[in-house]
Amino acid sequence: MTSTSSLSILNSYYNTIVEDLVSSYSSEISRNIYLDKILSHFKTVLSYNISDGKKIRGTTVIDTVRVLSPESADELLLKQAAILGWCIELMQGAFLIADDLMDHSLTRRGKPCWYLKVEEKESAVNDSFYLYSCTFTLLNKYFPTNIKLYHLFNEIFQRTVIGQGLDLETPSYLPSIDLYTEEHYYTVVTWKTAYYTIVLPILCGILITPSSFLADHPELKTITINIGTYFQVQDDYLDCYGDINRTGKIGTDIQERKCSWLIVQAMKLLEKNDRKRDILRDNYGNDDQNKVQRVKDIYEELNLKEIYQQYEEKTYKSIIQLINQANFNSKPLEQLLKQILDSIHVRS
Ligand code: DMA
Ligand code: MG
Ligand code: MG
Ligand code: MG
Repeated sequence: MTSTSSLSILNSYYNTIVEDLVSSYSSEISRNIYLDKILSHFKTVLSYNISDGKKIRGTTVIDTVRVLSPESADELLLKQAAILGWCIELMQGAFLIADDLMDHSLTRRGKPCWYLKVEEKESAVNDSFYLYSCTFTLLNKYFPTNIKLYHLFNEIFQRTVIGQGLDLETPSYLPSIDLYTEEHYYTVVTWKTAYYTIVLPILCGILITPSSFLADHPELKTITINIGTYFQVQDDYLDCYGDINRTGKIGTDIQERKCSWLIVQAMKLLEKNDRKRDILRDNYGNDDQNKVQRVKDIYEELNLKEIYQQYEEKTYKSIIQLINQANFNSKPLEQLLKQILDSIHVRS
């Protein structure tokens, strides 16, 4: 196996995909200065929203083909993996533009959120649609006959939209944080995060290798959803405790009354403490910095940092166990899942 990192392989196709995307309709567009102007706007949308970041979804597709078929991971296969990686990064870009607008976030990847950069924040909705449509432009160009990939992208996109809908509606469906449960939490994060973050990149990679039959293994879905869920629990933890210089984003979960892993744990631990439950109820879901601090103080008193570390260790071990027990009959697939789990396990 070569030592080039999956991220550099992915990045090496950035100019290619941008060229593919901006050259669509070019002969019609170049004849009209306004069409030309809007196209150059979309070029900025691309570079601002997809060119930086860790791109773990995109690199996971490349990691998948490299681990599953090291012998046949020739340039063509790696290129296909990189294109699919960009398809997922484009989809992710579309989700993040909309997510930041809906979550009233201020920063993303260390920069102002896109909806704060454009003149009218509402136009970010259309920019999000643009990125979404780019996913299908690339699928069309590079995989014109692969209907399975189209269906997969469409299904996962829709599942994510449903998850985001549930995330946004939770404060109205469950009007008191007393109603926030682990069960509800895991439903939301499976739909909003696990499918597009972990299930999709691994399936994409598997489907373009000679071992595509592995995609149908019944345990694969369970395990990848578990890894994806773990990923979002970390995201929730980092929303409150992450170093902004590393996460690149300022948390808003407490202000937005999100059904976050932290509030669910807090309510569970406070089952018999009416006074502290009252404090959380009175302060959770408010922009006032003093109220946000009251919530964080309770988290501190409950030692949530430590509870989280215990969760991390326990979850890591239980996913390793699931992988070992899965009967994949494929050492490379086991290795891949462990490698992806490891890469998430250490992130901050
Ligand atoms: C992430 O939820 C889900 C999607 C589909 C973007 P989130 O709002 O917790 O993400 P972030 O913390 O990155 O804003
Ligand atoms: Mg968000
Ligand atoms: Mg969100
Ligand atoms: Mg978050």
